[in-house]
Amino acid sequence: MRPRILIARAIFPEVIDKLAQHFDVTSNQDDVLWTPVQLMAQLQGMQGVFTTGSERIDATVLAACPTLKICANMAVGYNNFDLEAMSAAGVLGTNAPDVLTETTADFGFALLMATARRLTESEHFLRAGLWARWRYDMFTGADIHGATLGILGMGRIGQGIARRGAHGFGMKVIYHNRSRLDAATEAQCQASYVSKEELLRTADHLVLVLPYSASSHHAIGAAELAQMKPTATLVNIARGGIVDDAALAAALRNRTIAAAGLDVFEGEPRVHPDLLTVPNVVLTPHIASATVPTRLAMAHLAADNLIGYLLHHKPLTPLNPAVL
Ligand code: 8YV
Repeated sequence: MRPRILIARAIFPEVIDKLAQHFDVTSNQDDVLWTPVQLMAQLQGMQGVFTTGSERIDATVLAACPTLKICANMAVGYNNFDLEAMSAAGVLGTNAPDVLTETTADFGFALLMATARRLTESEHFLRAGLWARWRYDMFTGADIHGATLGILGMGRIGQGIARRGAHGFGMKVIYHNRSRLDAATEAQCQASYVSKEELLRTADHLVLVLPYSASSHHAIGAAELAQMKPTATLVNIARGGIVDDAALAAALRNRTIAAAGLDVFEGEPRVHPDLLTVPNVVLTPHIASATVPTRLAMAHLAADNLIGYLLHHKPLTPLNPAVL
């Protein structure tokens, strides 16, 4: 009998076709937003599930779905997985690293530039018919080139942003991370390791690229924002919850910092209402990895993890390899 898998969200038809060559596939091409209870009902009798960052897999789901062997996330982040509970239940988790690194770093830079140079704010002004004449101080922002770029979280995507800043824009790059990079990687990124305090105090532009966990919850709150330069910009392409969105909205309104660019939000797709009313923030709907080739590569990697594990016991990017 062929293994049964569930594709929990709408996905590229060609990826469904590929999976259907190996599995009995149930897919959610209508992209119905299932509640956790509905997801558990859909998972009955399934050996594998293709998830995105939106589906929570925890002890309750695992207890209700005893046939499940693998959850393949189409995301590099996997804070939707309770990995400890998955390991305890003998369920493998896989993510989708590497294939999105450069695309996501490109977007981090795009959001940084849009934020520092007030792109969306000035476009709204123009569209509203308010552009009557040139003024010397109209939408003046902050320079990118030659500025100090701070990066919090220096994994693959952080390094991609560092390389762009250092090599493309002549920026001075400083970073803080749980562990310091080796000397060769630091040299390649032209990045210097500093304490979190120094990062906050000296960065002209601060980009967040760290994973979400209990220890990174509200890593940037009112106290951290108060340490930043009043001219600084903050960019979050990592996860909602790393920034205290209410504190950030207040800091933007009070000009504690100059501007922010956010691709991720606490409790998204809900956005804190105060962020919607401050002008000095650029808001995008979690699209940092959204190019066709990259999303396709992420989907294929998730599919290949399902095929690799359920057919050959060889997943490509396991998160809890101990269950193997
Ligand atoms: C995903 C992301 O598109 O990979 C991640 O961790 O945040 C995005 O690239 C999103 O999580 C949906 O799976």
